[in-house]
Amino acid sequence: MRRCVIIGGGGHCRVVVDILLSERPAEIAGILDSDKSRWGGDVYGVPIIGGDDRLRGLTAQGVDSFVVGVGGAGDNRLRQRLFELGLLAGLIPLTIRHPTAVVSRYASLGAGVHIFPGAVVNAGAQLGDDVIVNSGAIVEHDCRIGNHVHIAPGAIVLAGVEVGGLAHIGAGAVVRQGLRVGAGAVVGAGAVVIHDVPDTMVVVGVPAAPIQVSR
Ligand code: JB2
Repeated sequence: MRRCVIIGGGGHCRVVVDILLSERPAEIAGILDSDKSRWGGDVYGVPIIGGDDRLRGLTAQGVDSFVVGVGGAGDNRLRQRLFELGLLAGLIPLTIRHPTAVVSRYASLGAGVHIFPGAVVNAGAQLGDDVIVNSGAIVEHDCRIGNHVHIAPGAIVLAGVEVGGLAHIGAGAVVRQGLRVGAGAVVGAGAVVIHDVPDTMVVVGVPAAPIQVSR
């Protein structure tokens, strides 16, 4: 059986631990968190064992894989950094999937993908590495979802949409079929996207329109 470490021990991690403990694709050796005040604590009995400097030593303790435990909430660059840290430590990214999620046998999932409760990934969808399809989100058929994208709870990405790497699709948002959401773009919660969204642009509202934010 694989033995994994979780990198990041906040809110997203709680669901990750729940899935790992119930599905058991791997044993959990522990959680790493940058917040020292959390060391020695636990998430549902899984110990928080220290910071990211512990990563390299873990292979000697039989750890062969990792899960990024951070959800990112709108900025996926931290998740990308932690994913790359796990790879650099020689660990394999685990893909985790809640049993209530529906994933077509004709969809393809990259490494380190998280499919949360009630999510749907339909036929022909292609998900890159480190993608989160959060609770109840729908990725329709033939979508192409880039690395480190987060599709937040209840969002609907309709057929044939392309989402560039690091983009965030907010909770309950809808992206109309065939559109492109650019790399690093953010679609605000509840937005309805009816035009392509350029790289790094932030759009909100119905219909979705750009807003200026400093990121
Ligand atoms: O560099 C780091 C690092 N930076 C922050 N390395 C490690 N190992 N850990 C890091 N962290 C830790 O990630 C923080 O100390 C904190 O414990 C955790 C992030 O937790 P937080 O709850 O702030 O964010 P989250 O991304 O896990 O969850 C948010 O986003 C999800 C999508 C929450 O808003 C959730 O409710 C939401 N579902």
